[in-house]
Amino acid sequence: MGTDAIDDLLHENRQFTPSDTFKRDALIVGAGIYDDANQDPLGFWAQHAAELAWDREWDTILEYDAPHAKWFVGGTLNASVNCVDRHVDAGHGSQVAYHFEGENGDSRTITYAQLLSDVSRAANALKQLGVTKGDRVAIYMPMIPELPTVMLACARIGAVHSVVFAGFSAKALHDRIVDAGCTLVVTADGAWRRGDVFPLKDNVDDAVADLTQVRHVLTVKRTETAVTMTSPRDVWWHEVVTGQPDTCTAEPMDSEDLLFLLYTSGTTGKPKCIMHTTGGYLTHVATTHRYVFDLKPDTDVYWCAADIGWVTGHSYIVYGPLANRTTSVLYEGAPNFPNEQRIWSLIAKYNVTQLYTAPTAIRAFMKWGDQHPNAHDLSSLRLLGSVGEPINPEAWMWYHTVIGKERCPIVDTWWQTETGGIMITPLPGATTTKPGSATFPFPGVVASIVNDDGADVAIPGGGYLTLDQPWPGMLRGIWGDEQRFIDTYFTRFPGRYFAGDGAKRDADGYFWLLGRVDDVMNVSGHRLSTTEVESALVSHPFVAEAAVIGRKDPTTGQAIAAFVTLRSGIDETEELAQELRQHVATMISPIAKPASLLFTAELPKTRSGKIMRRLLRNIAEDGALGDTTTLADASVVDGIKEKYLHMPAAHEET
Ligand code: 6R9
Repeated sequence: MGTDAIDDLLHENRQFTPSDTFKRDALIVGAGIYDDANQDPLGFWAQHAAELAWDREWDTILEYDAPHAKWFVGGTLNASVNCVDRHVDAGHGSQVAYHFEGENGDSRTITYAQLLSDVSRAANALKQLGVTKGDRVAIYMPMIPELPTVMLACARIGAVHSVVFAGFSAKALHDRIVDAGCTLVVTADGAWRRGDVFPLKDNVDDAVADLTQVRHVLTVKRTETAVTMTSPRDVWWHEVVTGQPDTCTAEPMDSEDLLFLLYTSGTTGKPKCIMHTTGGYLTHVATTHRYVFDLKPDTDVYWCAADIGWVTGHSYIVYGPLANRTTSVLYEGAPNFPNEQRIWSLIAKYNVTQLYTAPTAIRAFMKWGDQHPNAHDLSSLRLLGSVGEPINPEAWMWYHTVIGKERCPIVDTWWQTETGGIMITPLPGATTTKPGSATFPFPGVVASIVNDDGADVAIPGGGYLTLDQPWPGMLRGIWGDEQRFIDTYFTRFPGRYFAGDGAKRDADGYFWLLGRVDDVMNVSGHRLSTTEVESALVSHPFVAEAAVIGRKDPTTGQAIAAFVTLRSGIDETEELAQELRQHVATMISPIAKPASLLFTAELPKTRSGKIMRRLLRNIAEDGALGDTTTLADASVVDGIKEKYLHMPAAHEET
């Protein structure tokens, strides 16, 4: 064994260069942008910051007193002005900002001019409800146009929004409202979810019942569900917002004023309240959105299919796209409601040019079958994106062939709630991609891979991913917990930000993300990433999705337990289980052959779609189940547990 902190097992040699057709019109085609940014990273970011509209120019690009960064110090600007007003002022008021599609098929077209008056009215209403600069506003809403509207309204008056994903429970909402000291909650009567109504307002009522800090609850009527309105606390959006004047002077904000708070739990532990500020964040998300998605505001129709309740939605449905004057699709519902055709029919309906989604969704589309996308005209697509988890090479290939028809570059974008925006990614007109690799750090971003001692791992090799220089969108702290900020990100490897992810570089220097380091398995002294074993399983034509974990084993330290979801129509047989275990041994190494393999129709996932390996580990070790409040469907775990405990002993041998 070498000094690598994580073994490098899976070798993927397929390569894809951008087509001449794509390159002909691409914003970035050569490597020059990397050279420029390397020579002068601060100059690179400042040049892009200067494309925003500032009320006052900054004095200093960066002040870094590690781990505290301040970007564009002394500058003032307003995020809502940058996202809306300046496009209207430049004559683009009639351009569509959002094509909104409701789950039930209702639709609305929101132009930039409309958005400006909607945001202004909402901002005036917030003021009338007593919200002032620096106040925190909790937002617990479905994916409807009022959601970005009220986020921008907060930004306009200098209030700090804290969006809480609308699938969370009343308890989770309560804790986040208390932690951030929110004084206003914005919600809807309910949210459509697969034809049913999820009772948002009822949950808010429970969440704020004993909270005197919450002065008002502002509620949008969406599902027409009966709700209780408690006067004078509760007010309707259509009564308070609609009649407001449609202009509202924007507050000039310091570049380092808070723009928003967003909770992230990762897959473990108490949620952390991540702080993002204004100037640096906006610069980062606008720049990355433009170059990574090759965004052409006059002709593109861009669709990020994430939820605004997650950072992906904040950065790449709201702030990045709007700052770049993008026309986006905003879809309220599930990709398979009322059926598996929905996502593809929307792409055809709106002539979507870029689709940005998560590996969990891509693997679900694979599982549902090619007949669904094949029934629709997807020829408008010219670029595909992935975010949220490592994308298995076979899922990448499926995305490339079945959805992209071998025509669309794929951008696999690695980043985190904490980084604010994309950090490691291809540039679609410039980078030769390899399936499963996020390729290289974005220009101006410096990333390394280190071993347990914090020493750089040679190329090729694997270890811990760190970010070595501050970047504009970086978190400015954890709300109310300075020590946790330092301990979590800056203590393990002094002087560097530790992302918590494993990664490797191949002989060509490409970065491959290997999953969370907490999940790394230790089998007979070999440190194996979950990602590589899972990707080997997914490379079998019958497998749609796989999760592996290391469970305690008296002989090998840990033994690999695999959980596998098959593609539609494939039978779960003992022979197939053996074949799949052998497939891993052949693909990567006998060391990585799962000791046990269980078929399961579902895998436990967080609400944002990441596989929760910690729970699987608990099941496999038959320990007490941990906290499942971030889990999408807690019953999935019970089902898997039941099955695991009744697994034939034959699966257990290696
Ligand atoms: C944007 C987002 C962050 C964690 C991150 C990593 C995983 C995200 C990835 C990826 C491999 C990618 N992750 N993108 N892993 N390849 N392209 O997802 O933010 O919810 O905070 O999660 O997600 O493990 O550390 P967040």
